[in-house]
Amino acid sequence: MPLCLALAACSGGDENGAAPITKVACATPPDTPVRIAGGTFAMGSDLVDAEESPMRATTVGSFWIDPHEVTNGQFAAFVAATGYVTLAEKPVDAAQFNVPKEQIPPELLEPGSAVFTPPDTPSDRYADWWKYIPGANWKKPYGPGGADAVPAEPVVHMAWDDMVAYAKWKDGRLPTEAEWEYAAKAGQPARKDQPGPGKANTWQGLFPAVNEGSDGFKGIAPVGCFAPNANGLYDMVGNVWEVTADFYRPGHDPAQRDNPKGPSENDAYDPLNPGFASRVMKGGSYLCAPNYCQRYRPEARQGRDAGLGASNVGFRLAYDRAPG
Ligand SMILES: [Ca+2]
Ligand SMILES: [Ca+2]
Repeated sequence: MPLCLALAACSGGDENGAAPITKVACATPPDTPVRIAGGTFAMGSDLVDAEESPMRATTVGSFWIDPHEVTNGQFAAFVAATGYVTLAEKPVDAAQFNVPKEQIPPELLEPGSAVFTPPDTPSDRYADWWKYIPGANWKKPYGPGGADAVPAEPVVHMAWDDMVAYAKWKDGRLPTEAEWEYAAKAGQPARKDQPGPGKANTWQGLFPAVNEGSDGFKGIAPVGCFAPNANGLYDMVGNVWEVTADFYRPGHDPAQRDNPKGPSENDAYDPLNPGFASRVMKGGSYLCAPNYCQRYRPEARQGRDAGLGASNVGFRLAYDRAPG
């Protein structure tokens, strides 16, 4: 976990686990992975952020992918079966900060994670809404004083090793960025706009102080509350960001067009988290608003610190064969 905490990413959860603002009829989506037939698609976009370009024809093979984000209920089953303890629940290694220990704020050495904590007044400084909360972890997503994890909501506060451990137990893996984007686009062209009503859990109002929640949720929604895409996949865009297997650097390598796997670890570079090899995360979160983030699109991408979770970042699994 770097000192900067890599908190520039745009997602977060319901700040207090509050109930929906308006009544939304949520589906109970199936858990059975969906087969995505391989093909060639236009990956990336030249419409919005340079980090998503260039758009180019890209081929992916067939694979299977979870129909929804990994839920707290699913992760709890993994923990019950294995006794696994996540990184956010363990003492923090001071060596990773690369500064003398006495310069590290003591709370950063306590187990915890990054929690979206909205300010009362407008701000454009992410340090004003991201706080490192000791005691925040997947079981207590808002910190020790907040609500417990809800089984039907996506699990958050995962470090890379936590996601890999869960994937191994499920005989799955993290999807590549290309697989994730192909499954999310489902044949639709690239676009710039915020998804319309009922299509994705995003932010309405002026981020970060005005959260209108007119899509029904000010924070995280249970999986299945918004319409699935043409592949039958829920919440690919919005709700929580989803970490993929690829290392991050801005922009795509135009030469990588056949089942691309992103740059090597040595070539990884995240301007928001320099000095650490971030992974690509996709789809934006409930914190993405027209005035901030705007990454509620299949082509959108951002780097994610491998060693620190956040209250708006989760994942789903891909598989090389039909599970089970
Ligand atoms: Ca929302
Ligand atoms: Ca999502």
